Amino acid sequence: MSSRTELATDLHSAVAAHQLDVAYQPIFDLSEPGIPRTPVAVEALCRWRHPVRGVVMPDEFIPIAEEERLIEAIDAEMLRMAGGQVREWQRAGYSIALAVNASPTTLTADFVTALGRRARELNLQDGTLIVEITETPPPQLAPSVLDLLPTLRAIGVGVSIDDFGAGDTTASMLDALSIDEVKIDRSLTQRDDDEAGQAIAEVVRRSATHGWLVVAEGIETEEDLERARSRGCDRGQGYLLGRPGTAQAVETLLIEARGR
Ligand code: G
Ligand code: MN
Repeated sequence: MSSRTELATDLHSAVAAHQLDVAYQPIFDLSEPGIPRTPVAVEALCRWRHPVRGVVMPDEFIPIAEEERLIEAIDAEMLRMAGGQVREWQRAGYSIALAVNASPTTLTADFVTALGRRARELNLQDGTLIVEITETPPPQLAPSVLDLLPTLRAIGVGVSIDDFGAGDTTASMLDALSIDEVKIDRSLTQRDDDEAGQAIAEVVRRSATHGWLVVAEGIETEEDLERARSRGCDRGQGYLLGRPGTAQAVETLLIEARGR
């Protein structure tokens, strides 16, 4: 059996066997001076603890999950686990939002209905659940997906366009979208040339007129951080600020922030 076929077989039992885990990567407000340390949101990232292979990363198994039609079960499980954790933090008095990734292959009217039901059950604070939709590879921002965005927002779920700059979507194409946030791909964040700067400035300018937040992904160095700030990004995420990690690691940040 090929390793892909094996993985597909194993993936079918992984959800039931509780082998899926959430890694939490903190997102920070860039108006916090210096290197920001107070998380304002976390992105839930899926990890598969395979009994033999060890940790399998999403790039490897999400495409298989999509083909095997397991993606919806995985998305639901991620939302259940991460949502339960974030609700606990909110109940403990921390102000924190949750971003989950949605596979555009599952973005159907049924998905939106199911998400609305799950979101209600989770009972997170208003406006604190965000769905990130990637624009790569195309044609993921297909009309059928875009048509669902207003419905998502109407049920109180925020919409974020993920990986902007990695695909073909241009800043002017964003204008027509019903969204709340744009996440700048790390390939743009990490470039210090004028072209990248202008591309981000264009997104920032349009976002200001729409009231969207702009999040710089992939901040790995202090130079990346300063560039993101000077280009007008509102929020930042990346290895310099915090790697994907355990809930405990995020909780430590929250506790330290409370003490400041
Ligand atoms: O497509 P999306 O932006 O959701 O991808 C998130 C992925 O990016 C995660 O797998 C995460 O581990 C990775 N990631 C997060 N921050 C950084 C970073 O600063 N540098 C790099 N190279 N990868 C990052
Ligand atoms: Mn994402």
